[in-house]
Amino acid sequence: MQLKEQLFQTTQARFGCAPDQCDDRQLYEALLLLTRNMAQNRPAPAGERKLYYFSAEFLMGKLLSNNLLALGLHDEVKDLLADLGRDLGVIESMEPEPSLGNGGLGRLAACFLDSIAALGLPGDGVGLNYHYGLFRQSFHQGRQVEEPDPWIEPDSWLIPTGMNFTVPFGGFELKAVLYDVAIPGANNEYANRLHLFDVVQPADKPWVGIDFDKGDIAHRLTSFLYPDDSDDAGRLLRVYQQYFMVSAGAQLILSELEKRGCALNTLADHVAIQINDTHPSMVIPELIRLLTERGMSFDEAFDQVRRTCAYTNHTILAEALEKWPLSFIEKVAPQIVPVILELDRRMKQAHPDPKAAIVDDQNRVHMAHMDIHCGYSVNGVAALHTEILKNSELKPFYDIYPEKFNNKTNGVTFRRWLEACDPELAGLIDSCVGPDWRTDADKLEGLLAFREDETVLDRLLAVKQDNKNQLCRVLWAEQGIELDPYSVFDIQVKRLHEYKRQQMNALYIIHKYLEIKAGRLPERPVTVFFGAKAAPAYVMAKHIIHLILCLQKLIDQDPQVRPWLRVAMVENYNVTWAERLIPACDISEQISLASKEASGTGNMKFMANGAVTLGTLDGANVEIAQLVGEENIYTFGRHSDEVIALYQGDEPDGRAYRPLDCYHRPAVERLVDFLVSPQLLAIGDPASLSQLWCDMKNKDWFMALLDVEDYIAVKEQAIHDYGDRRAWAQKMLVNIAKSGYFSSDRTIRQYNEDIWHLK
Ligand code: 26V
Repeated sequence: MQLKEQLFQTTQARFGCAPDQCDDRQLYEALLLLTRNMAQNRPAPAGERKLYYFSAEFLMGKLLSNNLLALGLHDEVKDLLADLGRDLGVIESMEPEPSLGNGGLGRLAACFLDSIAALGLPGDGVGLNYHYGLFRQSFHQGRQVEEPDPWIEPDSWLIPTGMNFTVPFGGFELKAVLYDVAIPGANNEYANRLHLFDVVQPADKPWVGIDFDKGDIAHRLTSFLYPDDSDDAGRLLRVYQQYFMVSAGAQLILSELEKRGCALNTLADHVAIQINDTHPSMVIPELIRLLTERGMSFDEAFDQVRRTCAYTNHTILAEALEKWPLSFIEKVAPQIVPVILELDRRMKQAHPDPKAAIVDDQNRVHMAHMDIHCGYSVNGVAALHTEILKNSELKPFYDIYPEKFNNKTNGVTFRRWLEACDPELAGLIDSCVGPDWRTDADKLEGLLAFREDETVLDRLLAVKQDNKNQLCRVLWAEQGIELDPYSVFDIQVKRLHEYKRQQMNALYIIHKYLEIKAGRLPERPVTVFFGAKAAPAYVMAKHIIHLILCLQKLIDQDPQVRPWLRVAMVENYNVTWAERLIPACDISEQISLASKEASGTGNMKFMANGAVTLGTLDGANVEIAQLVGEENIYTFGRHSDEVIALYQGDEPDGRAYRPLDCYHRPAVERLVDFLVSPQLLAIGDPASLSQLWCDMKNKDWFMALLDVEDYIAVKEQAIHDYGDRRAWAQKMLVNIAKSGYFSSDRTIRQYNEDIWHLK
């Protein structure tokens, strides 16, 4: 049946009217139903082995446009709507964004699902159906305010499966109800699934306090996604969530294995489990428990699980490596404690090094250690990150199991992050190298042939300008921010964290402000964009947001500075905002302290959209620099080995770094002291600003003062170079051309070849 007719039938059946009589909301719902059904009816890819990608987060973003693209219906629907005088973009704005992830880790999982399906590989996601994803952020009086962000409407992408599993907790049990989201593969006929487990009766208004009796767990287990560093009170609930997810997921795996007619002792031949960071690590003891319960010996169960599970590490920040008190697990899932203790006993016997213990001398379970001992693969997410894991963070394990360690540099799906979010650029690329880059991103290299082509370079600049204009329109309409679209767009969007050093960018703004105030006008205007959520309990991150908002206000009110320098902090930064900001960016800020950002994935998205990176040699920036060459990237700052050495020293805090020495350099001191200047104190909260000021001079744990001068100099150089439009367009072109390496299709092919062996 023709699409037009299908749409007609859908709106008739549902709203009793033809599409041209429907409002935007009704058209959105009709397209949702249509698309969901088509995706749902596609068969799953076949293969010897099936992957289950376990992750506490899947940051999917809106799905309508992407699913239409994957189903090959996008242009047809767009034209159909245009015939009705309607705009697909407006219809899509009806869709709520499910924020089921904190940031990079969750978005990576979503890109991976897209690529696994596009490659026609059999692989499903397993996670939780949080009713309120990450909080919605607004700014009031210079501060972040958090509110629940509901996304599930009567019609959503969730497909009830009718399946459920019983999850046993200490003292009670809960049903895990399974919902699926279909993941259609681009350019093929298949669809995989994202399996999201939920409780039977989720609470209506879960945000009035949390306590932990079983009644509350029964209703609140899937209420919220945990912000990455929440307070202690939430930690036990977090363990409940994790066990619920892995127990239901493990039962699903065994039931699917049985349906395929495979014996339990062939588990490892038919199933691969990827453990996305340590949040799903309890799947290891849970699977062993389930297998032994079904009559398998411990030895055999351990062997099967060890050949099934693979672990990805996403951070080396010590505070982010999960260690659960055994007493928590005892309370939540006492039945897996004997399994964990037995694994611990065996590992201690074979490898007595206390640094490699699963259970430490304080009775804490080191989840990553369990993954490494009991899985067959350990991977980092960028070349540098994997080297740091091998040589320092996980060295005791690398010494024991060198063969388990491998690198899988992250990637992003070009179908969302170029084709869908930057259609004008996509069209320009098509006219140069044809359309195949969508499924073979290496084809983008063909753009290099146009390095001297004035027409292409001019068109590239024109597309960028259009995207900047477009962003200005949206920011004005939605957040009342009015900007100069002809200024340089310098963008830092990512979670707020001290190691990512938004505070160093703020020092740059202060530098520029003081220059302008002193009458030294810059060559051209710059707009510095931020988008960042701070975890609700992360005090220092909130001080940094406050500082940025104060600077934004200070400059907005200053007619002398405003024409030259602006700060724009976007409220509620999420996937949808990323899709608008990234195509409009000139300079991509990737300025983490070297060694701290495992990979970064925003850096890849910016590059693919023709932004030039200003970054430290950290995470995947290192690989970006290698690919584009030094004339097409701006790097600065201490290298990771120097930084790692600076963390080992004999200062009272255990480091060799002395922030006060940096602070006392005159060029630095005046920037830092501006935090407590009369101008800023008149605008902001003196307590917040002075706490940040004190921390910066005396602690500066992520060494912003060490790199800030180099940063300012290199950033000024980039802004200067922007003036040579032709040379800048060439840099943009090279960045796009070389970005193909960072396609998640490449990453997934490597996972499949080296780890999963699906077919
Ligand atoms: C968790 C926590 C929890 C405790 C307090 C501080 C803290 C900081 C960060 C995290 C998140 C750890 C996992 C994570 O999201 N890692 C990110 O994974 C991305 C995908 O691999 C990668 O690109 C980012 O560099 C990495 O930070």
